[in-house]
Amino acid sequence: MIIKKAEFIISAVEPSQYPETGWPEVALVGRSNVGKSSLINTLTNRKSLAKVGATPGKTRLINFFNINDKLMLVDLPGYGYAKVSKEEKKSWGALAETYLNTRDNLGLILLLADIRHEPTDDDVTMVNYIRASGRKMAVVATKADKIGRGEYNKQIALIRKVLSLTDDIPVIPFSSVKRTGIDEVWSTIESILNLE
Ligand SMILES: Nc1nc2c(ncn2[C@@H]2O[C@H](COP(=O)(O)OP(=O)(O)OP(=O)(O)O)[C@@H](O)[C@H]2O)c(=O)[nH]1
Ligand SMILES: [Mg+2]
Repeated sequence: MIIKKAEFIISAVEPSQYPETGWPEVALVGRSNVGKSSLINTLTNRKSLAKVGATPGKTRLINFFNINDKLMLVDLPGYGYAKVSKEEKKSWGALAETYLNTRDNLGLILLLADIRHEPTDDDVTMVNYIRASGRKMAVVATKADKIGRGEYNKQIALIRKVLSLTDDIPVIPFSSVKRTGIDEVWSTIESILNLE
């Protein structure tokens, strides 16, 4: 995908604030700090389109990004950050669940998982939820610069096993630091959304 335009549209709390373009949307889900906002910057070749945080919990709202007036990347707040209060956890649930449950033009969910670690119970819950929803899904294994290439297969097999992924679901190694996996993620998005 050649990025001609990448712009922040809105931080939404409730459905009345979601953009009404009707373009297909790609939502990013995953644990806090896994690299969702970084992936948006890397995919669009912009340094700080999405806010990246040293402290987990940087993204608190649902952020919509217009890509080429053609599709929307949707950055959801991360889950599983132990230090947020119960109230905040509930509010994550409400925000993200409402979006994932109700959004008609949500065409693909990208679940991000750190390539170094076994997926958490929260990741398993999320994958089961996505599966039950019937939405299309692909997995991006982030921070691939932190391990050697020789370890990719073993880690990806672990992610596949713990998340019980079937062979039709891609798992793409990705690094925002080394900028690896960009073409693979875009071609997965384009083929699943049927973009030319
Ligand atoms: N080494 C390495 N670090 C990364 C990579 N991607 C993100 N990071 C770092 O991981 C931290 C979290 O990145 P974010 O992109 O803010 O993560 P997030 O998933 O959006 O986090 P929340 O908004 O809290 O849910 C930052 O310090 C990033 O610089 C990567 O590919 N490699
Ligand atoms: Mg973020």
